[in-house]
Amino acid sequence: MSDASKKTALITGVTGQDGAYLSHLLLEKGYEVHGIKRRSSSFNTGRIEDIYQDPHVDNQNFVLHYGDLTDSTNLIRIVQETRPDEIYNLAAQSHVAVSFETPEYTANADAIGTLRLLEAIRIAGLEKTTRFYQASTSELYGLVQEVPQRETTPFYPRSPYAAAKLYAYWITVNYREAYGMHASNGILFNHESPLRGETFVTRKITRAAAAIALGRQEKLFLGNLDAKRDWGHAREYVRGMWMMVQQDEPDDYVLATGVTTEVREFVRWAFEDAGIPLEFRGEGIDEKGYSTEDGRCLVEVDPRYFRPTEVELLLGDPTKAQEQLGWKHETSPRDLAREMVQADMEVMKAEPIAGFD
Ligand code: NDP
Ligand code: GDR
Repeated sequence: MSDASKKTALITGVTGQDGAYLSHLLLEKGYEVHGIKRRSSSFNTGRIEDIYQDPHVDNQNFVLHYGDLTDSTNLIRIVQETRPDEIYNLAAQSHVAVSFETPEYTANADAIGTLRLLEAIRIAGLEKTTRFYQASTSELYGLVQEVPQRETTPFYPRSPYAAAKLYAYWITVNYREAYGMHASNGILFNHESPLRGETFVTRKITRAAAAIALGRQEKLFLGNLDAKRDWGHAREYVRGMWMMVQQDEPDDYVLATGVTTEVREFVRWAFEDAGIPLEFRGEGIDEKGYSTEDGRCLVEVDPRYFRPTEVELLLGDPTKAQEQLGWKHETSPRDLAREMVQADMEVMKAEPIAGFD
């Protein structure tokens, strides 16, 4: 039975990187947390194993529901049953490169999925009481219009993912204005952690650096090394999400570090942390990627990872979040790389894992 004095939150995408950190944060704050997870043929709850609760115990405060953002009736039922004080919409097909391969599905889950959830709130009659957070993204800025990017910078999406998230951003603003909902967009710049999905570039690099250092992998293949990203720590960014939802008035905020780094530089840091200093050798046909002093090429550019349209430079200006929410990042990109490499070294030593695409 649920305790009426406790706040209740519903998190979509609870099994993802941010879902795991946000669940931890809300449980620490005394919330009853409900999460929507997808049915999968293999376990997809690895990131939330430590907070999983047996459904047979009394006073359960972390409850998982099967669901999917492409299934309206499922969302309506879960919102009606849980009647949450706060909903965090973190679920998405979140991989930009994959969105070029699955554009229709990405639009269905990321754009229309957001609409389905907002409608579920209205159908349950909760539009004046339930607060809503939408996981918007710096990918909305796409082709550079202004640097650094802030809340007023024009959007120019460069992928099916970003175009879907553009719809989600504006439908969230529209429901706020049309129905007076407490609905906010967090325009979050890239945030990473040891829980980051293995095919995003930082984690792909830190896992490979650890695997190469331990003699379990020979080489790392990457795409565009020139891209620049503003990388922060996911644990700090989910705190910013929660802060937005606690404000008296809903609004849209950028969360970023204000520091940008080339993918190339992140590679150098990660291999340095793994104990393998590398020299960059250029990206020509014969001299691609990075090598060790003795000439072993450990990192090679593979055009298969280039995107049809790329976002070259992201650098955020988090002044509004700093001034209005009192939010500030703590971890530098350099320290983030170190933490991720250390964590991957430990994971690899504990158990060998295959697959580094
Ligand atoms: P992840 O890819 O780690 O997690 C995505 C989550 O969404 C997973 O739980 C996944 O389930 C779930 N999911 C995917 N499709 C569906 C669907 N159709 N129905 C229900 N659930 C689904 O992403 P992050 O945690 O990194 O990001 C969280 C959100 O923030 C995403 O919306 C992302 O687009 C956005 N974002 C992320 C940024 C970042 O740098 N991390 C920056 C800005 C925005 P499963 O585990 O089964 O795959
Ligand atoms: P991004 O993250 O597209 O910014 O989206 P990702 O880590 O995938 O790419 C960052 C940059 O690195 C370049 N890159 C590679 N990327 C991948 N994945 N694999 C490679 O081998 C590789 N080589 C170079 C990319 O071209 C890109 O420029 C992330 C996701 O979390 C989104 O959901 C989120 O909205 C944005 O961050 C903000």
